[in-house]
Amino acid sequence: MAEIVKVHVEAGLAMVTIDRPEALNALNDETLAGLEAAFTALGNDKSVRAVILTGAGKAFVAGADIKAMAENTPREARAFARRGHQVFSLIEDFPHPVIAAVNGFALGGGCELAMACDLRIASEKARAGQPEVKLGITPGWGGTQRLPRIVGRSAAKYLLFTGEVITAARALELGLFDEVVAPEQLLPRCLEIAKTIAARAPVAVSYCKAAINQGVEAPLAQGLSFESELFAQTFATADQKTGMMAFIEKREDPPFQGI
Ligand code: DAK
Repeated sequence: MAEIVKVHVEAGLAMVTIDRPEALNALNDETLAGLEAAFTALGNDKSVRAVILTGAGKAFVAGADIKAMAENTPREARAFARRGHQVFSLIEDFPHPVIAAVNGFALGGGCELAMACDLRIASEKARAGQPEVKLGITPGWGGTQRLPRIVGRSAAKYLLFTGEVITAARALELGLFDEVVAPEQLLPRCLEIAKTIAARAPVAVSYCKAAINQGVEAPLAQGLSFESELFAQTFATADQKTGMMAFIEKREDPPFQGI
């Protein structure tokens, strides 16, 4: 049987594609397991410096698989929710940046998956929303938590209470999407961003990600203290010497080694 989650790594950049177009890439157990395996393997691949996550066909991900969870008991729903959190945390805590290339519908669990990524670059055809209340449920994979952290409480409440599906342009206005581009430009633009990131000092980029992810959840003083420690640690890397010497000697884009 064909793999649902496909991974391609080239020149330090990984492309992860959820390929279940017949169900608009809805997330069932098998798809979550595929994502878990993909990100675990990429985490062990020392060459990888950035990941692009996208969906095959007209959807990014149209949500958790409604057919698979329709008959769930509360106990099964809790287990499914935790399973999703586990996989999404693996992506959120992935040591290198993960860019969601939102090619189409990002609804419910799909919007939540995109929010677990570091950046969301979208096609003009993309649509986003948390339509769970139309199904009689609440979001289960971070929609009530990550969405207000990204767009603010008020906009998050509007989207969650109404279940409205919004255009890419509106998602951009709200700050849910970082950029919106023509459909044919989506992957080239994501690759361009990923390549720029991959050319930077990898340890420093990883530390920036960790500092933001942990710092925004902590009191400012604690966040600043964590930042100072990471800053100090960069002076133990070869890349700090490489980067600063290149500046002093007026050389651009020094060859960082990730150590
Ligand atoms: N799950 C399962 N199948 C789905 C699906 C989904 N989320 N979305 C689409 N499909 C399937 C359709 O059933 C259809 O299958 P067949 O009928 O051909 O067998 C196929 O994909 C193509 O879909 P459509 O024919 O509907 O395509 P259209 O272009 O006409 O419409 C659409 C596209 C995205 C507007 C429409 O498919 C749609 O409204 N889909 C549902 C979107 C949605 O409501 N998403 C949110 C799902 S709820 C939790 C854990 C997680 C969550 C909540 C709680 N706990 C465990 C507590 C998360 C919840 C969600 O994500």
